[in-house]
Amino acid sequence: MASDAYQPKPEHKFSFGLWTVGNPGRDPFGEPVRPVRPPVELAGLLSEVGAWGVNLHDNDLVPIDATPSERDKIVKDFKAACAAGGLVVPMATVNLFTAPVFRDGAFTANDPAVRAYAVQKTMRAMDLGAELGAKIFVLWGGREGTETDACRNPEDAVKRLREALDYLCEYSIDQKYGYKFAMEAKPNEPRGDIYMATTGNYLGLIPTLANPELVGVNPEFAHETMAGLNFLHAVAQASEAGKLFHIDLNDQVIGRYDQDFRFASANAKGAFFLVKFLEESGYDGPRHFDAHAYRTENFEGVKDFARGCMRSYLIMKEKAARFAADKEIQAIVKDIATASAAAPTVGKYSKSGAQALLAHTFDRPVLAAKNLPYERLDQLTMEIIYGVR
Ligand code: GLT
Ligand code: MN
Ligand code: MN
Repeated sequence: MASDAYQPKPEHKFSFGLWTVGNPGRDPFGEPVRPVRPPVELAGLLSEVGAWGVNLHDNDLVPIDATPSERDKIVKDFKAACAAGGLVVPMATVNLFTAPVFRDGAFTANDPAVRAYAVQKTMRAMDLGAELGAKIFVLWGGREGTETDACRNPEDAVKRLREALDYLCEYSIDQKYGYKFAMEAKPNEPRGDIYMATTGNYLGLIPTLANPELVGVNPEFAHETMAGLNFLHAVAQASEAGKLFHIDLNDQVIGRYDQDFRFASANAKGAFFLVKFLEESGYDGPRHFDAHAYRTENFEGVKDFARGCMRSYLIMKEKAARFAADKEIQAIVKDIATASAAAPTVGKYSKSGAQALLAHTFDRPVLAAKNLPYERLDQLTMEIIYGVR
């Protein structure tokens, strides 16, 4: 590998949200530890560390109570900062969780006026994203859930969510924005329970929408892991369905709060298989880091954090290439997928094929005796990850 193999380049499509490198380190028990930096300064930081893209919520850039002229000035300055730093804005999203008006949810709130406000706020965030060139619109329903199910019938919540998504798709079509919507699931936090708890929930909802082709998912490593799930499997199912429109990379230990750690800092094995999958599956969307620096860090530490995310991704990418080129590993991978005995293939159903399958006698002991050296395979994989192979 060339010595600059771990150097981020635009072709890697590494992006960060303004809210990630701008995170001031507030937590439920503590005040901010870093000053809030203006978006133009954060764009400067991202350009300095070698990122390709910057993403934002409407209110990461434009305060919720800004006047139209204040908004226009902020957007103009931010566009100039992005241009100066060579940054693109691939994705935009909307904050439907910070303001007290969303304490009972946004699209699923019981108050129809709150639901209408949430849709209006999203339309304006779509206008903003389109103005900045974004083609992906993420929706994370952080408040779309409950502490007590006495407050509403969960079926109504699903219907309200569908109504809002159908409306927003039509708005995108009407305005010719060309957005792809990427739905982001999370099991809980900040609500006790969130309705769309996993990526799988969204994959079930999407085919019921009026414009399903416009809507996919934005799985987050931390969120599926919080639910104790295998993130790679969720990503793979989304990808296979043609629904992997965006991805939130970070790290997380099972059973903890939403940690949003630096990518590959807690679970190197999970990160390895994920990067291997993204690089080999043909995914060509942004590699977005939705993470933030430890609360111990100052502004320089935030740069260390951002550089670390990208560097670890590229290290894992190199290791995936090593796995693909490893003769012993590839021989095992080939052998474990080879039939242990002659058998009819299943494939697509036909009457004659079904008859042949029903007529075949399988030798169960022969099938059960096939060598599956997964211990050896995993050890070899781990030695690549550990850096000794
Ligand atoms: C928030 C959340 C993230 C979402 C962002 C998009 S905001 O920080 O924790 O997982 O991706 O709304
Ligand atoms: Mn998160
Ligand atoms: Mn996220």
